[in-house]
Amino acid sequence: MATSETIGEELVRRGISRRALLKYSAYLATLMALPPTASKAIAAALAAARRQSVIWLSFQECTGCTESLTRSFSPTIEDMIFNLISLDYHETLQAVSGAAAEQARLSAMRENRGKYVVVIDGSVSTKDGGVYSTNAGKTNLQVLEETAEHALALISVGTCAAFGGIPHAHPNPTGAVPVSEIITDKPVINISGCPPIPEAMAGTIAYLVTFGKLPDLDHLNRPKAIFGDTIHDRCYRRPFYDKGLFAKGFDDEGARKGWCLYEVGCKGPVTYNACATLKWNGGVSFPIQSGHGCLGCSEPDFWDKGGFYRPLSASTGNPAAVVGGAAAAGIGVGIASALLVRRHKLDANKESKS
Ligand code: FSX
Repeated sequence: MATSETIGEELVRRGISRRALLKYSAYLATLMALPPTASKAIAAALAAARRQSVIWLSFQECTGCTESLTRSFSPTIEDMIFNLISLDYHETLQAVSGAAAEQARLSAMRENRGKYVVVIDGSVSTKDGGVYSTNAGKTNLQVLEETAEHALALISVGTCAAFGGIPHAHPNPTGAVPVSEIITDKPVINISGCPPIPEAMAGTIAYLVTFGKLPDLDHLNRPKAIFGDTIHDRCYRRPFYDKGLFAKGFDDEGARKGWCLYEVGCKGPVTYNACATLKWNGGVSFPIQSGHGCLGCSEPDFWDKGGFYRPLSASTGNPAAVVGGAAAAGIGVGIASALLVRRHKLDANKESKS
């Protein structure tokens, strides 16, 4: 439960130095795209803040989001739970079960009325009254509405909670919808990804605790600091794309030389996320670095939208339409220039052969 002790007092009691707090604050400033000068203000705000009560609800999902969060390197889940938040309810991580677990959720709601944050992973079943996913005799829909009523804010983690995700894919047998379709009178931050990058979840929660307000959000309610650029914008293979050098398969010369994966289906040009910069497993790698194209898991309609290995330009059968759509999303120049480079090369080849 949230205590009256400030985070600063608690850190002193736990023997955590001010230097460690400043280091952590500098990391948070970088993660949330704040100027380095903000780190002292963050440290002061964090020291004065009280641990945030968080109730974590899991609905129709695969537990990948929690698996991902527990692999957060900085802030680590231990940092989060012990220093910043009071994780008052989380079905996978809590020790209690059954009636005691349900009691923990109700107590946290009562004691922190109007002040607790609800984190949700998984989509909400709505078909036939939501009977396809229940817990403690209540549908997910009931639990969400009940818990959200007196919450300060909600955070949908994972593409399932943010946009419906895999449970929402055709034919959507449970009538799965995102949290934001049910709760419309409270702020809902979306941290999409299947699963989301652990530091994106941890950083957003830390920002909320530190500043007591929402970070800047994009048009899909995702933190701009994490989702402001496409994978393509930050991809280390981008120079090959700009030169029109594409792998045509996963074992050809282009693949071996690390060329762009656009033609083997990479969805990086239309996917907004920080995989290319934050990476995974503490910055070790990300799918494109491992030789596989981006699947576009952090965008709405992930799964239904297109084949994983079908190039973006093939989804409409009309490359110009993709370029037009991409331009609207602010990435047209790169694609257009790459296509022009390729067209130029094809024309040059034709000329040299004729
Ligand atoms: Fe969905 Fe998360 Fe994908 Fe899985 O909780 S976003 S299926 S990683 O687990 O909700």
